[in-house]
Amino acid sequence: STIVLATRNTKKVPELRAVLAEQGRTVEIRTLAEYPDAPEVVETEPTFAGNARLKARAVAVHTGLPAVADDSGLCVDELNGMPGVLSARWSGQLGAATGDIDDANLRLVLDQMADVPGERRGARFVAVIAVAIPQEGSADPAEHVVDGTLEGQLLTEPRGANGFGYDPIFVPAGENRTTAELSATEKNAISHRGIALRRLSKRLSEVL
Ligand code: ITT
Repeated sequence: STIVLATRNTKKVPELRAVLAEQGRTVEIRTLAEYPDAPEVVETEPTFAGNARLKARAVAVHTGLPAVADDSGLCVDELNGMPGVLSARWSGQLGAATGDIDDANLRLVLDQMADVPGERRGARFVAVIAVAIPQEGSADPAEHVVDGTLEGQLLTEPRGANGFGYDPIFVPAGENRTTAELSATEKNAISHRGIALRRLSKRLSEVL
């Protein structure tokens, strides 16, 4: 069978691929690079699940194939769960202007957390993954939604060059290294995305 990864974030693709491959499934994994006309989805929903479903559904309808979408982000306790669903666009125009959106986003979080002591620097990464599966004779794809969480703490200075987004300022609970200092394999083994994907894989083997 074939599935399409419904993401325009090129850093998510290898993480999604690696975990799906690790399950030993014989699926052909396509990306949106093969579907340049796929509709651009505006993330209008207030929840990760809502946005993941929007993205998966749009690509399933466009391609006629099962589509997997990830909506994810960093939720900071001291910021009442923000940036949350806004994680990719937290720095707004500032990030667009500097060209390095990931760096602008994490700098803004560090600024907002500047005077916050260690014991109040708790945060978590959340990933919600939706799969939409086209159904014969119906305009509505079938949907499955799974999630994963990684608890941790925010540093005051970025460390490490792996991963993407907020990885350089996030230290998982029980670790000394940031997720940007972990190898891809180490990150996938514990990450919100890895957890969600392994849950999804189980589900997919029942429905695909
Ligand atoms: P798609 O919607 O096309 O998949 P996107 O990057 O816009 O790409 P999201 O709306 O889900 O995706 O935003 C996710 C953001 O959350 C991402 O850009 C990072 O800033 C942050 N994030 C999510 N997972 C992360 C991870 O594993 N490590 C670091 N930051 C992460």
